[in-house]
Amino acid sequence: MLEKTQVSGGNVALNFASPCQFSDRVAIFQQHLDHSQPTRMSDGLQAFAGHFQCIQRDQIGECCGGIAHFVDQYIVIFRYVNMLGGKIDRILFNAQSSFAYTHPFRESHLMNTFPKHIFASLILGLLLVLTNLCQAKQAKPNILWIVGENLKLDLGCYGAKNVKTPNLDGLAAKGMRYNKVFSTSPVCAPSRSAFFTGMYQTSSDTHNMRSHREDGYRLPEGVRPLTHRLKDVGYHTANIKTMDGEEVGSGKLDLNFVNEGKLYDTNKWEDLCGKKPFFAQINTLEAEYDIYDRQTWRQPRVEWKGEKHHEKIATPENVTPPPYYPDHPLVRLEWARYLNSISGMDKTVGKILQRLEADGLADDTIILFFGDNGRIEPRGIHWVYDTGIHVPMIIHWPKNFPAPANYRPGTVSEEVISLIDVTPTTLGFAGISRPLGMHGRIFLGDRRGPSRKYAFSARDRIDETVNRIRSVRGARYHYIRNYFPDRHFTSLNRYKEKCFPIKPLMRKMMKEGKLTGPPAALMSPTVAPEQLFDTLADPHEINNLANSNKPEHQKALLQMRTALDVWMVETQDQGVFPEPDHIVKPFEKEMHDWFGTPPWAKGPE
Ligand SMILES: [Ca+2]
Repeated sequence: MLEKTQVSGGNVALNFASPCQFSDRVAIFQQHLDHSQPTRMSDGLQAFAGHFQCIQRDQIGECCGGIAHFVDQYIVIFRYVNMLGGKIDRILFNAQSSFAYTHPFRESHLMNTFPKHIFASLILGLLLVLTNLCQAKQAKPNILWIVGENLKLDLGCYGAKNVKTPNLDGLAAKGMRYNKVFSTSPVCAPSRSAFFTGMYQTSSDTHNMRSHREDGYRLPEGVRPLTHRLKDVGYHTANIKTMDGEEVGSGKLDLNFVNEGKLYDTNKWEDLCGKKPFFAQINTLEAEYDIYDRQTWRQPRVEWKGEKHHEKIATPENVTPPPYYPDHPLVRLEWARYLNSISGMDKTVGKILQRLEADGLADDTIILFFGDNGRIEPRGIHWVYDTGIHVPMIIHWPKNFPAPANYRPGTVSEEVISLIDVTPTTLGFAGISRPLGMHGRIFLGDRRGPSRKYAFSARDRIDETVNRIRSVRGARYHYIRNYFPDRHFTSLNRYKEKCFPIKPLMRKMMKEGKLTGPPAALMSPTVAPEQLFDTLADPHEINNLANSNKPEHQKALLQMRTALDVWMVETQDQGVFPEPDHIVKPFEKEMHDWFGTPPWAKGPE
């Protein structure tokens, strides 16, 4: 592939017999960059660590001050760091028939630092040519959000059993895995409304499920969808549903605002080809019940999305449902179905990652995987226990861009993170300063905000079910305030009653006197106004410590109670204003028409 190399008088020329493929280039470059600690100077390639960046020809003037000799459509810029303490950071390649290196300032330093033969051998190792538009050079990284639907830390890399998640496990192994990430809401629309704008849903008045769809509501002044901010700096945006016609994402928006104009440029992966840079979001289909035909009431049992294709890794026999459910075959069956949904989701993630590689985009694309809210189980989604708000997050940084100082591949972060932090962090990836006044902090980037002690979450009306609950989650303790202690797990919610067979089962067993212990406690029609859980000692959050006499519990309670009060004032929690009846009432009929009404409950008037 490389025909000859010439080094003379500080000018270097390479002649290529034929263009190499993108994958060759990556392989060659990676091979050398992995040796970041030089041991033998005779191998000049080992003296370097860093990254390279590809940019389009029309950007070169800005980056390199108008260096001439462009023959090919693209040029490639290598940036690297001299591990010997030099300042070398740039070599220019003209990528096709000849190579021109003309950078006097660098040249003198380069040649003084390295013997020429070492420099030549370095060049030999770094040859490359770009072959198509999908592989064009770019100045900013692509950003891919893979947003998992309704899951807790139920991936193999988090230690979950009876799931098969090799793709996400692999991503975590070479990226960073976050252990303490919490959604701002235990249900889709308010959570997504928050992390898509960078404002708590309780501040922007988007905290009630599926609100503001028909009332002309606009986001508060200065608050904008994430994708609009990214477009400002040249990002093409996508909410991907298909890759070459194959369904990989739901394409759902589920935002509690609808009047902000177009939010994405496309929903097809192919449309991103040649668009540099891009922000793509893929909302996974799993884990969710298959409810979107709005005819769910007709179904005897509601299937999980994609269930027919899910490998049966988990079985009723091998799963261990949490102790607040009765050990019953139906509970075990439903638990296995959930876990198999997660394994099914991972397969789709695998397709996405493979496609990134195949299109030559992997090394230019930051990947964030996270859950939009917690686990889809009866006491999970809708509730601010950890099961409803504790979500997985994995971030993988691409080779072609300098990683932030606090990005440590292969490690696990224990810092408390809220999904509201994902918004300014993502903007930071795109080179956008955190907008002043935006909620959330940058947790990964060179302008990290101060650590957060607590992640705040809120639950308000969901479907026809009115409630108001607030949650403060620290590294260990979890404080919950229930504004309606007379409403809890047993409250009527038609979606839950129809889709989650565990709930009617428990109702029946309770009536028959067959429940004791935590399952019986869960079926109590009331809940304590305040709950405090030690998530270390009590990961299932069944022992309320709010009335504990232990000084450490009292201290945690006082601190977190106060933190919540301050947060509610500072963020102007709109939950103090109940929705009027004319807004709430229609949801009863809508939910009845969608899911039906259980015999014990009253139908809509
Ligand atoms: Ca969700």
